[in-house]
Amino acid sequence: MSLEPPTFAPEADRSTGAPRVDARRLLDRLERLRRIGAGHGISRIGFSAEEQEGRALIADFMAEAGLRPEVDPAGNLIGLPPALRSGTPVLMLGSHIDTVPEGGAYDGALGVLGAIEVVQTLSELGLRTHRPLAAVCFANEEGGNGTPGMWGSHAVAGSLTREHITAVDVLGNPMERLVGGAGGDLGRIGEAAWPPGSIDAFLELHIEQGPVLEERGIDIGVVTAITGRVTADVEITGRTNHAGTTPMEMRRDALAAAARLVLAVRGLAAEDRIVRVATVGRCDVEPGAWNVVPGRVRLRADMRDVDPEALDRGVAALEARAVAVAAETGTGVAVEVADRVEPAPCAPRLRRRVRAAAEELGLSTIEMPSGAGHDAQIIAEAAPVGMIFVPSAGGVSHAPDEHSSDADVVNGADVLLRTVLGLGRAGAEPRRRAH
Ligand code: HGY
Ligand code: MN
Ligand code: MN
Repeated sequence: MSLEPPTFAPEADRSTGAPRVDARRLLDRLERLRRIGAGHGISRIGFSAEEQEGRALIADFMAEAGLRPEVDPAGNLIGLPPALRSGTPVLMLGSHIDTVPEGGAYDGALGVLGAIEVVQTLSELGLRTHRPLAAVCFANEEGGNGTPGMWGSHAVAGSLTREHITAVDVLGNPMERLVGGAGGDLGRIGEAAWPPGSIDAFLELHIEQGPVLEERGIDIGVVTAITGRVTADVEITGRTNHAGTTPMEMRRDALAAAARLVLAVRGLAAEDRIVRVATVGRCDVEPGAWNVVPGRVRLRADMRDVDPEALDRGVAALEARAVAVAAETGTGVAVEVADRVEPAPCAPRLRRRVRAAAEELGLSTIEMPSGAGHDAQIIAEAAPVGMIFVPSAGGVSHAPDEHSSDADVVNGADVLLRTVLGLGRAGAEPRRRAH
């Protein structure tokens, strides 16, 4: 790829019709990736052997698309144009292929395969874009191994914190080992950050993961903003004792206290409306035996809102509930924020291009915020970002029955393709060729 303007002309467009991705190839690759980590749902946890196997397949697809796959020091798999000159700004497309435990086949995978498909289609059609295209498969977006997640995109945006670097997974593996296993090098992590201006824009195609598009019968969601998220670890310390001999009034049952806190977290959204949604999705009980009063419980709470101040209020309210529950139950309760991802707007220019692309393809659109977190919101710290949503059947995601129809998958990739072309056309200025 070069910085030359697109080689297609409006005439060429008229004679060949709107360019389309190779639907069969895209769906075939999705199916091949789906088999990796498949069991009850898909488990391709970040930095696992399954994710590595998936990434090897993605690297092959990148090469088939004419890209040069490279692993950066953070363990991101990045497909670059072979002749890219250092310092040339790129249009970056991509997402992630890691999953939550027992997750689905589309979350992230669609954005990576869609990116590769767009690059390959453009190359086959001989269409050049204003900016060189890079296809990226970010490492460990989900944090399915207990680490904060969004690891790879934070590294690219240059926003990794001490908490990210010093995190350990649920098995106690430090990031150094995890990243090294993916072909990265924590000692050179700073080199994974892209210099300011080197990402011209970032586009992420993704499934909606919610019910809105399907319920309203809309083809494409034009994402306006991506929700913020704060996760907090709650540790409840009671007293381990015999379940048969300890009188009820003498117990300091950490799990009974945790149960109150689980409902309190839910109430922050469902009753008090402090944050949009609030969930406890993880609960570790010690010693975890049916005939022992639990002595220690660790919960992880997840609260989300597009308003950063709502997240602040959510954390403050959780801390207040923790103090109250500790007093009521005779336990000790400690709350610690584990990770925070700020809400991010999508760039108006990219939103307009996505909408125009969909409309040119005869697809219906609505503007909508994203309730899920995405690599795009981290890259938004470094570059303008845009997101394209396609419907999720039944609004189900992060679950084995996550599904989007073949038609929706292909529509999404076609919209990505056309958005990329639209950006090329809009920004391209005629250049004189060197003689
Ligand atoms: O949790 C999220 O929103 C994202 O899927 N990692
Ligand atoms: Mn996800
Ligand atoms: Mn995702």
